[in-house]
Amino acid sequence: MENSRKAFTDFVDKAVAAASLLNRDELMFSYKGILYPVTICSPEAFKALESFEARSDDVILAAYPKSGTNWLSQILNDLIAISQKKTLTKESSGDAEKPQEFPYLEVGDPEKYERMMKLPSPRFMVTHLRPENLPTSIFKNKVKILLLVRNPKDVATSFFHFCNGIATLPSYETWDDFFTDFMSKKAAWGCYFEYLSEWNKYIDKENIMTITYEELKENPALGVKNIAAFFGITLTEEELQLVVERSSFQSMKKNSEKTHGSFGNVFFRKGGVRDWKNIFSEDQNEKMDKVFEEQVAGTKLGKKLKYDVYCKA
Ligand code: PPS
Repeated sequence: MENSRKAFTDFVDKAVAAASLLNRDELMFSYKGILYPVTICSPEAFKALESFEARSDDVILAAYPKSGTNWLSQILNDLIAISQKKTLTKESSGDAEKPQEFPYLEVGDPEKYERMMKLPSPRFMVTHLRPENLPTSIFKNKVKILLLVRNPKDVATSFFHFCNGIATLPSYETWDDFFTDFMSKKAAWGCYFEYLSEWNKYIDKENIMTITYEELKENPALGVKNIAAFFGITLTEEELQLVVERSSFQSMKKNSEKTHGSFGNVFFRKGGVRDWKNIFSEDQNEKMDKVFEEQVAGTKLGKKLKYDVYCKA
């Protein structure tokens, strides 16, 4: 396990080192109209991903960047470990959580998908991609997908701090500059409102479960219970408490150097709700409210986000 954890942190360290040699305008490339970081993604890997053969027992977590992907990854990895009768300790050590391949489906070299064919089931994968850019085998084979969404104001706030904390993404001198880019489809992995609209088309499928960052924050035990039930994993009360404890923000932040190397603090920043209040101007609130209203509010996924509760109150 020591090796696999090292593989994860080595990957991030290598990408950051490569990014530090590039100018700001060289950090991203466009693929099918969406921007991605050059140091971790490539058009060749995207091409190879198209023919990736998903298995019906794969476990997929789909989330736009900064929605709590690492949090849910911890929970899902623990649930998989429990389903395989592995023993978990009270503290998250990062040991069981990191597979040999970097878990982000679209991140890595084009040969990665060949190597993944040899991985035992169940394979755990994470993706920030929109559904139309995922390999068709995922939907054909009815792979179970946990779709995680977070309120757009906190996503933007978290994204801004992340861009300034890690060299693989273009940094911003001001929040205002970032906000302009975020609202004009220039953020990595594309426009969050489009992401929500596209995923909304899929949320009634039986193989997709949606969860919000905010509902998990309000009641982690219920969230974990529902996720386990969706994936058909039985949990004792004790195991449930253990998963909740190991995935608490405090526990994950404390272990972040072990699990995420020197960028642990960047991945685990505040872990709260409504941090956007510290940064959004009145004008920016109005702008985002309008776009949300026009593009997402009327959809099922939009309603699930409880925008009035988390983005207006
Ligand atoms: S990434 O880089 O896109 O994969 O980032 P991602 O993990 O999706 O999102 C990072 C934000 O999630 C917060 N986080 C958590 N919140 C609550 N509980 C736990 N355990 C947890 N772990 C990570 C993390 O702090 C980032 O949010 P902000 O608002 O920046 O703190």
